[in-house]
Formats: sequence, structure tokens, C-alpha cells
Amino acid sequence: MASINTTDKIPNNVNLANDRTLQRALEHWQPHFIDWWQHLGPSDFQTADVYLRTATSVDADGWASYGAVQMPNYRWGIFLADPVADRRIGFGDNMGQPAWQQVPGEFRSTLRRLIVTQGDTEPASVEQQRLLGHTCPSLYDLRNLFQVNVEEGRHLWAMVYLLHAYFGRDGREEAEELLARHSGDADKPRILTTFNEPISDWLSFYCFTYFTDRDGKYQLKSFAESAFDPLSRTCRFMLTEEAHHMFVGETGIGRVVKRTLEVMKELGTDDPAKIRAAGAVDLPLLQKYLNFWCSSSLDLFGSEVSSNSAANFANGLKGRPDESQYEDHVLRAAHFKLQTPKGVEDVPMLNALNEVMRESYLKDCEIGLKRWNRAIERAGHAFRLALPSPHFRRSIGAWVDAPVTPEGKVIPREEFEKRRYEWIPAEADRAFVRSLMQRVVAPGRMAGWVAPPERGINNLPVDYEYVRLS
Ligand code: BYC
Repeated sequence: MASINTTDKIPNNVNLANDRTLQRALEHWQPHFIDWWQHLGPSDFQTADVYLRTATSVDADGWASYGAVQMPNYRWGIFLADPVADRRIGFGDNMGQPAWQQVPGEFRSTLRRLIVTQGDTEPASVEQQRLLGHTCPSLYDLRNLFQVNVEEGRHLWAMVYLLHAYFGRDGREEAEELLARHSGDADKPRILTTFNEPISDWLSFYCFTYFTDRDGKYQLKSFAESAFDPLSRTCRFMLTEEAHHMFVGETGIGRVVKRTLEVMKELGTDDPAKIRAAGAVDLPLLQKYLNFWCSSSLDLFGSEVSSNSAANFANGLKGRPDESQYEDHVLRAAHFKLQTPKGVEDVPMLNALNEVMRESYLKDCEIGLKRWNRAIERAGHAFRLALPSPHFRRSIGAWVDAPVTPEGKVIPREEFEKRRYEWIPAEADRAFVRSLMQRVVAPGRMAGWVAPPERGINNLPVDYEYVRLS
């Protein structure tokens, strides 16, 4: 396998220099990307030196190099995991046949749509987070934000490479459109709802990287199974980068919990008003943020019953995460008991795959909850954080707009409307969280609402100057 050539104008391990047409097309797109980054990437930090890791090889063991980089000079490029010799399709009606190195004509538009939808989320998240740097709780956090941002930028490159290399003129046009839609734009919004939600405070950022990036993990894992081998290979490498984003979310929320518990101990109270007055996030408020971002991210799996997901699986375009853990890879005879507002329905398993993925995603989400709750329990409090029911506040699928509490209880609509802001942040809650967002940039210092991390980046101390502001 060709190693990553980082000295090329576009770093890559796909031998770009041997395909002049593709290279020219991507070099044409590159300045548009940089222009987008300058205007819609992190606002005002383009000349700061940021301690970033950059991919230099696709090996699981040693792919990263660390160093101070100004973000517009980050080595964005095209990195695919090594090919698996004689790879075969692992699921669906064509199981056992050789994986595809080109896009079969009959699946062209569906695959393009899937790749565009995936690609659209990457720059969307950078746009959502573009103002956060101004209110960073520490240089450590600021650096993590920027690491996440540059990697989302690289994930955009990953999808743009596929569009350019395998979808001809349509693909090139779609690549331009990926820079033309914008998060929250009234006329040209991003494709999926969650990616149009503003992320204007760091509590939302931690929740987003915990819940929404985890959807990314699941979607990328399902593409890693794809019969379209270049998609599988690019997603396998993207997953190695994704892990850090979820780490930022899990440790971020953990640090908020830790700080809140310290304040509760200092004050000798769990009274939310007193905790807020002391400048920390009370646990019921954190629960509202978890409810908001978890329910929004659950929509990203699509409808419970979906002919799209059935066709994508049967045709080999999109598998289940870790497909090899299952026994039946064809699913033509399997059924699924689906809970709907009308009762339990028996549906063909193929049509219920979005729900199957959503269920395994929720199990994965539990891991952080257990850890945070252990800290709360150890501090001697009865309060427990919980994931909301998958039927709560859904905007997609069988439970759209159903008046369901976070505990999963169906209640009269009027009561639901009246109690809505017991469960998700009200404007006053958001205003309070915003009021906490004061910029802290002295090395090693932390904002008062979040505890320091247990360790720094790449074995450096927590008080290292991770971002040198100019
Ligand atoms: N919002 O049969 P349905 C990440 C649309 S995150 C708006 O229910 P399907 C990241 C759907 O597009 C991972 N529209 O569902 C995280 C379809 O429209 P069309 C992103 C929605 O198709 C953090 C229609 O409703 N990757 O990487 O089985 C930072 C009926 O669809 C939504 C992907 O999503 C929604 N929430 O599955 C950075 C993978 N849900 O096509 C990055 C690619 C559904 O009829 N996408 N719709 O016009 C897919 O695999 C599928 O499109 C979905 C939906 C899983 C999203």
C-alpha cells in the first residue's frame, strides 16, 4: 500500500499523481474548500498556532504526528485504509461476490445520495461550532475543538474524493454543493436536521460530540461494511479519527459532572438555584441538555420502518455496524417486533434496520451515563442521569410529535406541551449556560463550571500552551 505522501499539494495515499484528471479536479476544488474554511471555519483563530495531530500513515498503530500548526495550513487530504485482499460482500442478496471497485450503474444515484448525506454533516458541524472558540473554558478545550474541526474538514475531503473519483460530473457538482449549503441557512440548509441546530455553548458541544458524533461512528461503521470498497476503506480510516471526538464529549460531560459535584459539596446543597448562583451546571439542567441532544441524534437513524434501509442492505450498499457479529447476513426471512404508538407491529427485519442500529447506538450511549452516575453515586447523591426514551421528542419516524415523556410514558398532549421545558432547556436555561461561557485562555486555567481533564494531550501536561494565540 502506498504510504501517505504529505508533501503533495493534496496529501494522499491513493497515488493521486498518477491520475492527472482527478488531481486537477480536486486541485480545482481545494481553493473553494480553503475559502469556505476561512469564512465558515473557526472564526478569528486562523493565525493561532494549534497543537494538532495530523495523519501521516493509515496504520492503526502509528498514524499521527503532533505539532503546532496554523489551521489553514493543516494537511487535509485523502487517506484510505489498506485494501483487504480478495474482499467479498459480507451481507445482503449479493453476499459472497467480490466487493465492487467501481459503482454499479443501478446503484449510482443511491450511493451518491448516501455519500452526499454523509459528506454534508462534516462541514455542517464545523459551521455549527465556528464561534465556540471565543468562549473556550481552557486552552486544552480550545485545542480539542480545533482538532475536531480540522478532522471534520478532512472527513469532507474523504467524501469529496469519492464523489470526484467515482461519480463524474454529477459528483463534482455535488462536491461544490457541499460548500454551498450552510448550517441553519434559511434557503440552503444542511440535509439532516441535527446539523442545523446551533451549538452556541460548550455544554452543547460536549453533548454533540457525545451523541451526534456517535451517530457518525455508527453510520461510518455501517459504510465500512459496504460492497463499494473505496467507501468501506475511507470510512474505516475515518473511524480512527472519530474516536477522539467522542472522547471529547464523554470526558467533557464527565468534567462538568465532577465540577458540579465539587460545588455541591462546597455548598452542602443540591439546590439548583444555589448551584447556578455559584457558577456551575446543576445536574437537572445537564439532564435537559442530554435529553435535547440525544433525542435529536436519534432522528439521524431515519424512520423505524424504512424501505430505503431495506434496499440499501439487500443491495450491499450499507450493512449493520460490525456485521460479522450477526449470524444471518441476508435477513430475507427475519422479522422484528417494533413498538409503535399503535402497539407492537411485526415488520420484516430488512425494513427495521434503522431501528436495529438505533438500539445498538443507545446501548453504546449508556457507557458514559454509567460512568457519570458512578461519580454521582460515590459523592453520595441519589440523583441519576438517564437517556431519554427513543420515543421522546422525535421528529422522524413512527413517533413523530408523539406526546411521550423522557421515561417513555405517553401522556395527554396538553400536559406534554405544558411540561416540555421540564425536559429540554428553556430559553432561561440556555441563557444561564451562555452566561457561564467566559473565555479562559491562560495556560492551565479552567472555567469555573468544568473540572480540569485528568491528563493532557499526547503526554503533555494539562497546563501546556496548546494554542498560542497571536
Ligand atoms: N433529518 O427511510 P428514511 C456524522 C430523510 S453523523 C432530515 O426514514 P433512511 C457526524 C431521509 O434522508 C452521520 N431528513 O431513512 C457527526 C430520506 O430522504 P430522501 C451522518 C431525514 O433513508 C458529528 C427520508 O427522510 N451520516 O457523520 O433509511 C459531526 C426518508 O428516510 C432524517 C449519515 O447519515 C433526519 N434526521 O436513513 C460530524 C449516513 N432522517 O432520501 C459528522 C448517510 C431521515 O427520501 N445517510 N431523513 O430524500 C443515511 O444513511 C440515511 O440518509 C439516513 C436516513 C440514515 C440519514
